[in-house]
Amino acid sequence: MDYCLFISDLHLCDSRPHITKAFIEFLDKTATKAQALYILGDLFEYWAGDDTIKIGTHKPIIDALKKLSNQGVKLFLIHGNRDFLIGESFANATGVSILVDPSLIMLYGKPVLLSHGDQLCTDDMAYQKFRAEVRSTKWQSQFLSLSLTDRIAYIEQLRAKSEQEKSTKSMQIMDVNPTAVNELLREFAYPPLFIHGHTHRPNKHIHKLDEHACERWVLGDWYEQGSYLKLNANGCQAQLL
Ligand code: LP5
Ligand code: MN
Repeated sequence: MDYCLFISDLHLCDSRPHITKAFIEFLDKTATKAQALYILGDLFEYWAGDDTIKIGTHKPIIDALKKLSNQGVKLFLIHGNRDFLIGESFANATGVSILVDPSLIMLYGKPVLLSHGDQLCTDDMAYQKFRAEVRSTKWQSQFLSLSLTDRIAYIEQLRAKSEQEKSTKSMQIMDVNPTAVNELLREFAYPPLFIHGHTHRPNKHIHKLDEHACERWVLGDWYEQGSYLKLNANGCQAQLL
């Protein structure tokens, strides 16, 4: 029981029902035994706004999260670039607490830094410009004033544009920038553990910085196979489903 779980980049959607099934099984069988589950962004392929809840497409996911929180497992969520419009109604329906990105928390007596990770991809200037725009309150209230149908249509065009632009970007540009990582680690006083997702390049990196050592764990996506990170007092372990 004495462990926490971390996941990200599940990209749940109707067109990958087996992934949704695997996620619900993960919640029912694996996560029930944890103290807390941290969802570090991109739970959904996209989230067009909390009025999505009313249509019922994601009801099995919402119900499974609520069941888990009712069982006493603490649920936390950091927004990803695909689901930053998740709001209070989603939080109330599921029992998740939304954390700001990045968040420094204490687990097993150690500081742990959590993030989605997209902010660290500073070489991807086109994305960062886009990000700054769509994360503004003004832009979000304008977007949310559109009908849900119009928002979904817009997101689908945007997804196509994003895929087209990504095909022209190098792998290096779309990875985290090492200087941005170091700056963040310094800003948060060298946390011994930093966990993030977004790049879909699961790995453990050791950062030796200013005479400190920090483990940076990158979470995997759930496109082919589900995966999660398990943390207890002895440290982190990557697990495949
Ligand atoms: O998501 P991923 O990992 O595939 O790619 C990201 C970056 N792309 C995005 C865009 C999202 O995938 C689109 C879905 C978001 C839904 C959010 C909900 C509501 C918002 C609606 C906004 C209108 O995040 C990609 C990065 C990649 O990560 C790696 O880090 O490279 O960034 C891009 O591709 C962005 C482009 O470089 C710039 C986009 C300019 C868009 C201009 C507007 C076009 C509008 C077309 C529709 C009319
Ligand atoms: Mn992402």
